[in-house]
Amino acid sequence: MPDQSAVKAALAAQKIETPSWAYGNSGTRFKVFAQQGVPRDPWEKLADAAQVHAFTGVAPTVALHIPWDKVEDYGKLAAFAREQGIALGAINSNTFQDDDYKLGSICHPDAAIRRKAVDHLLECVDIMDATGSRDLKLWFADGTNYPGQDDLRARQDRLAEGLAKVYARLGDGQRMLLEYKLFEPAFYATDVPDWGTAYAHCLKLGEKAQVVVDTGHHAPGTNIEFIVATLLRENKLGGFDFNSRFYADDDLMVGAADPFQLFRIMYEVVRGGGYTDQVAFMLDQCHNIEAKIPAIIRSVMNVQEATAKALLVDRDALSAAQRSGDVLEANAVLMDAYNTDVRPLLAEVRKEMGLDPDPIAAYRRSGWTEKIVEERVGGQQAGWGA
Ligand code: PSV
Ligand code: MN
Ligand code: MN
Repeated sequence: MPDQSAVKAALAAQKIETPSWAYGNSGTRFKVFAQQGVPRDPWEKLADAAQVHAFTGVAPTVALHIPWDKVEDYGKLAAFAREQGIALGAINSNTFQDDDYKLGSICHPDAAIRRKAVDHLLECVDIMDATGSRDLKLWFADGTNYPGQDDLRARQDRLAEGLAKVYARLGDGQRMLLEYKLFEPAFYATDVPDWGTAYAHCLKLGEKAQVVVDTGHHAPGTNIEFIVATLLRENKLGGFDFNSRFYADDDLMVGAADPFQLFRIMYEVVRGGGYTDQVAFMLDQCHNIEAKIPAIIRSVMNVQEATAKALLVDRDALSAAQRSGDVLEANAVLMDAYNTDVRPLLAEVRKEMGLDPDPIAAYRRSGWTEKIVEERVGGQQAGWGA
């Protein structure tokens, strides 16, 4: 059996990054339901993120999205984050919201639009210099809707060229995390549709380029843990964008739709030696109908629960069963860990960290919701669902 104190230490040391856009109003293309008390600017998003960290103890950084979180002075924003007891995390670029990007961004047929997109990505690296962020997270909406619309191969060449320019600008200790997504907004061919394409580009770029796995970006039935195992084996897993999906890129709370899948993913992370700072655990979610801060706390807890179960797998027993070809026993060992109620263990971990064992209840008692509802009027939209 895994050593309980080692499991507890590993859980206390976990870091889960929350996304700035989860704190703002969001919705679908049908409707954005505004909530009271949501942040009106990036500073207020950080103040909310600090609450999530205060009650969970494992959410010390916040991902920014540029230009949604545009400010005059990013150094000042980073200093403000530090005052709140947190830090700025990954910088997410945005090459999908301008009219110019109708036919793509760094894959666009027009060199002037490609240059604009690359300039934006370079600006994001400047921001990383100012914030001290390690990771530039790239998701490209680029693709085509109709066969023949553009040359699939030429688009890959343009992508490689643009990425290389940004890669060359990365400083020591900075990384580029390339996301893939099978479809949407492009419906015929997406330029980075799968882990293989992302991997091929990252491999060519070099060590600082890593693949990020967004759990909502796969076809139904995809074995995501296999992708995780493969990328880890190749030293190319840079991190996760965690969320849940039932149908497409639903951006629901991680661990809500399929906690078993999340456990299987976390097990491969642990098994593959990926439970280190090199694999970033980030949330990429929107809370359209539920209260945002408690939902983000819940999401962090869901990741912790899956992690705890993954850490509890009796790996010696599992290997023994696998070696002897005992299919049922091997499956049973894995399921024993999954079926363990890890909530008491996590409550203990929290107590040892000086936290309330029930973060959501503690948050609700804190009065923060009442305070922001009173103080903030006219909250900002996250950027989605306009
Ligand atoms: C769009 O699919 C997306 O959800 C990507 O996953 C990005 O990470 C995120 O938006 C923020 O740009
Ligand atoms: Mn994502
Ligand atoms: Mn997505």
